[in-house]
Amino acid sequence: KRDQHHIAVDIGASSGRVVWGEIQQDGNLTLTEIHRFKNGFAEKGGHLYWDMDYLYAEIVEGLRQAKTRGIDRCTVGIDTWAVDYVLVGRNGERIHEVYAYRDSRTEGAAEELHGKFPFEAIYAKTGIQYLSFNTLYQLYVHDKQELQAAESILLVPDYLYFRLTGRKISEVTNASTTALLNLHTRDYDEELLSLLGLARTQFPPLTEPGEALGGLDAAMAASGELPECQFIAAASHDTASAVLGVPAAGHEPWAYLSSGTWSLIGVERKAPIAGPDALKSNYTNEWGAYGTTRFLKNIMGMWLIQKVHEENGGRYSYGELVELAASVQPFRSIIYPNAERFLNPSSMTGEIRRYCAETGQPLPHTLGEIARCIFDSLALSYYCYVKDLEQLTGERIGRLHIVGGGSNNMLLCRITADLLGIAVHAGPTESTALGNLAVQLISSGEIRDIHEVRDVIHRSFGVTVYEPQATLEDMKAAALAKFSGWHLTIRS
Ligand code: ADP
Ligand code: LRH
Repeated sequence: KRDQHHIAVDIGASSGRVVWGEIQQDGNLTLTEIHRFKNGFAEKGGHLYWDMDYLYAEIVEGLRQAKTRGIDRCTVGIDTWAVDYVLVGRNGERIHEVYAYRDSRTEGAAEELHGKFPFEAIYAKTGIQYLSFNTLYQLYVHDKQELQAAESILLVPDYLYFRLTGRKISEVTNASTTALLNLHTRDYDEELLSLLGLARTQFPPLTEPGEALGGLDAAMAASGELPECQFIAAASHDTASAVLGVPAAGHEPWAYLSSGTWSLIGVERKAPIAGPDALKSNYTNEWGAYGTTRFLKNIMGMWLIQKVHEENGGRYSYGELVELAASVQPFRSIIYPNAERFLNPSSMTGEIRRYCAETGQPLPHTLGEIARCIFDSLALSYYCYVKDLEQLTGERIGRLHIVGGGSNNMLLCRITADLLGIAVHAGPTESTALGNLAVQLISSGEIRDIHEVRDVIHRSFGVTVYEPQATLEDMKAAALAKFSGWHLTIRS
C-alpha cells in the first residue's frame, strides 16, 4: 500500500456516503464504504427544505468512523446535488432554511423573469438549459431582504466546506448550474446579478477542482476525534464527479448516462455548444473539471421509481421492482418523463395513471405494470436524447456508459441497449464517489491525469456489457413512434 488515504463525501438527493479510496501496490484503486445515510427533503410550513445540520453531522460522523478505522491523515472532497444554495450572514450564520429545488415557489418565476430578460439572451450568456428550478429562478423569487442580508451565497457543497474549514469558495462545476456564469467572461455575469439585485461580492471567487482548501476548523481539529484532514475542492457537482468517474477506455465516441435520482445523459466536450439548435433542444453546457464541458440533458430519472417505491411503503426493494417489471408485458403504456407534472406530484402512481388515461393508453394497474411503464419510458427518452446528441454534436455515439445506482437496473440497461442498437457498459455504481476521489488522486500526484484515472477505474471495477440483441417487435416499434412524436412537440 502507498499509505495515502482519500475520503469522498458524496451526497445525492436520495442518499449520502463517506467512502475511503486508496491506490494499492498493484496500482488498483480500492473503495471502502465507511458510512452511509439517507437524504431527502422535508415539508415545513408549505415549503420543502433540506436539513443542512443533519448532513453536516453525518459528514462528521463519517470522518469520526474513518479515524476509528485507523485513518489518521487524509484528504477529503465533497460533492452534492446542484442548484440549491445557502444564504450566509455576517457571522457565518445561515439565513433561512435551504429550499429544495422541487419546492413549488418557482412556479411561474421563469415566465416572469423572461419577460424582463428573454431566455435566448440568458442562454447565449450561460449555455445552461432551462430548468424551472435553476438557481437563477430560485433567487429571483427569494425574499429580497434576506438576499440583502446575505454576506455570501454558497451552493450546498461550498457551504459544507465552509462549515468544516471556515473557507468560502464557489466551485466552478457546480457554480455553472446556477445559470449565472458567463461562458465568455468565465465569471458570474454582472447583468444577471443586477437583475436579481445581487452583488458579485456575495459570491466567493470561482475555484477549480483540485485546489487545496486547508484543514479542519481549529475547534473541530482540537477535539482529536477526527483524522487530520486536508480538504480538496472536488468536482463538487455530483454529476461532474460522476462523469469524471466514467470508466471509459478506448477511443470509440461514448456518451454517459449518470443514473440516480436524475438521469443525466450527454457527452464530455472540450468546448460548449450554445447555438440555436442546442437552445431549441434545451441542452446544457455545465462546466467540467480540467477544462471540459458536460453537454447534457436532465431526464426525470429514478425519481419516478423512488416515489413509487415510497408510495408502496418501501415494501419492495429496487431489485424486486425491476423483477416485477420484467414479468409483465413490455411497452404497453408509456409516459413522457420530462413533463413538468412529474417533478413533484402528490402521487406518482396516480399521475402516471392519469397520463396514460389522458393519452388513451391502457392503465397500468399492478406495481409491476407501473414500474415497467417507468423503465420503458426512461429507455425511450434515452433513445431520443442520444439521437439529439448525435445531431447536435455531429458525432455518432458508439457506446453508452451507465453509471450510478441506476446502473444496477439490468432490465433498463438491456432495453436501452436494444433500443439504441449500441453496447451499454454498466457500472460502477459509485462513479460519483470515484470521480470525487479522482480529483484528490490527481492533485496529490498519485495519478497523472483524467485519462489515467479512467483506466484505473476500468481496471479496478470493470463494467457489465449489454450488447444489443432483440429486434424491434411491433409493440416496441409503436411505442417508439409514439414517443418520438411527443418528443418532437414537447422537447423539454
Ligand atoms: P442519488 O445519488 O441521486 O441519490 P444513486 O446514484 O444513489 O442516486 O441511485 C439511487 C437509485 O439507484 C435508486 O433510486 C434506484 O432506482 C437505483 N438502484 C439502486 N440499487 C438498485 C438495484 N439493485 N436494482 C435496481 N435499481 C437500483
Ligand atoms: C443530480 C443533480 C443534477 C441536477 C439536479 C438538481 O444529483 O445534481 O445534475 O440538475 O441534481
